[in-house]
Amino acid sequence: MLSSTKPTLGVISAEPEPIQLDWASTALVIIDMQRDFMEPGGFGETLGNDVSQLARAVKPIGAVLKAARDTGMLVVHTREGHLPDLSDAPPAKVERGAPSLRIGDPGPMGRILIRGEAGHDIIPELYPLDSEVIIDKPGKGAFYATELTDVLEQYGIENLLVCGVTTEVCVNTTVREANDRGYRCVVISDGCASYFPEFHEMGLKMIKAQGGIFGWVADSAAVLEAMKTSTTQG
Ligand code: TIU
Repeated sequence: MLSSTKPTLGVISAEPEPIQLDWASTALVIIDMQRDFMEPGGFGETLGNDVSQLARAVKPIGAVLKAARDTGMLVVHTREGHLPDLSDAPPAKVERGAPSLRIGDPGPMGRILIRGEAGHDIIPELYPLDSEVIIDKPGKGAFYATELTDVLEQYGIENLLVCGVTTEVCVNTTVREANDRGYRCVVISDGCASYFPEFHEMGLKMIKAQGGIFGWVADSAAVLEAMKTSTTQG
């Protein structure tokens, strides 16, 4: 991990305004880049979505993930899913709507949205290293019913670079939870995607409106540039 004694500062060209971050107290949080959302036959498709809409986020996330690994930044991957006995899956979630398959039903990548099944796993392009943190979450937000707060406190994290899928669902819910807990969140615009392009656009606008009511928004190029041009103080 980065040394916390000498701040390494970078300025991200973000909206609604530039933000300076100390990388030693910043984590990259990658939300739910799972086969269940990204590939045909998973949870996302059972809800009636065109999963090909999400592929565009993979390359930008890969570039920031590589830079984060190179600098020693804390990397957190999240996965939405439920225990095999569904004891952490509220009936209100399981019984909702008219999906082609419900949570827990057998599908082509194993049981839909169940921990340990192939569909629940993270896509190979962004697969976590053994040294990275994986947070399994039953809800849309990464803080609800997880150990994320403890992990971030343990590493002295104050700022989050957030990306993943989907923009208006799990990314937005996590950013709202994080904002209320005092974290500065920078959402990587091209590192997020939605099944609905208009929700992606609005989901980002909602974060940066009103002077950054929930956080900041920057594209992956701006984040990479800030990491490259960082200065060490002291
Ligand atoms: N359906 C949808 O857009 N998203 C989710 O159900 N979960 C996440 O966003 N990860």
